Amino acid sequence: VVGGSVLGEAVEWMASINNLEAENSHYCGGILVSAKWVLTAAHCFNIYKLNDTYLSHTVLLGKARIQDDIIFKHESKLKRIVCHPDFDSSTSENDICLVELTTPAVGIKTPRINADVTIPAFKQEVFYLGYGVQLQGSIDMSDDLRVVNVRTTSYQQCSAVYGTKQITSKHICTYANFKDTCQGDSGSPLMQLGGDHTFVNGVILGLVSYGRGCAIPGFPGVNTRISIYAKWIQEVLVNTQVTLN
Ligand code: 4AZ
Repeated sequence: VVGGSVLGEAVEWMASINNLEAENSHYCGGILVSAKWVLTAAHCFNIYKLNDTYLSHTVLLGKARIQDDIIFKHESKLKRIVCHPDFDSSTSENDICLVELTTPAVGIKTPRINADVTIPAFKQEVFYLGYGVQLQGSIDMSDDLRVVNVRTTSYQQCSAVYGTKQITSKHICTYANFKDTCQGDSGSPLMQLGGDHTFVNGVILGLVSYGRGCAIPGFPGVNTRISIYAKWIQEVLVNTQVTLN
């Protein structure tokens, strides 16, 4: 994230998706939604079926840096990638996938997923968590989980920038001066704080999807609105035998 700070709180459900063959291995964020499934953005993957490319990829949950050591609560390889059947890579519509873990994350609490399409209201304070770069053009992913606070923008404001075809009720846009998501934040949560003012007990509103650059004046960050997909998520989790793509 750009303009954020290190989150001094362990968030065990927060996922870092890594390609162990790359030098800077983290490439997308994600959210644990059950012991076996992590929610992320569809554009994190080139193809939507697991192939040899992804055998060297891992999901780390609750990754944090303590001095020079990278610690995490759980690590798993990827077993299956189930993406929304209507994902459109040219418009990024329905930018959402579920990744099945080979090793279930037993005993890790999953966050609340907002299912109310009327939430959040315009100009509400919301937060991003992410391991993405801190400046546009940087290649250095953050080993520390970072947080940045922003505000939701109106549909009109966001579609005026990106177009009415591009921005629909399936998105949530945010804006704040010099604060935004950036490379490596895709699939990470847009969220509200929990009633106890912690992030670990917060409510997930969206998944980081795209935007023009990072924190460029006048350009909101665009997110997949999670409430639209609550039913699809539930269906994949319940009926894992069905191949939805
Ligand atoms: C990315 O590459 C990315 N500021 C995500 C969000 C934004 C830019 C880049 C929007 O993951």
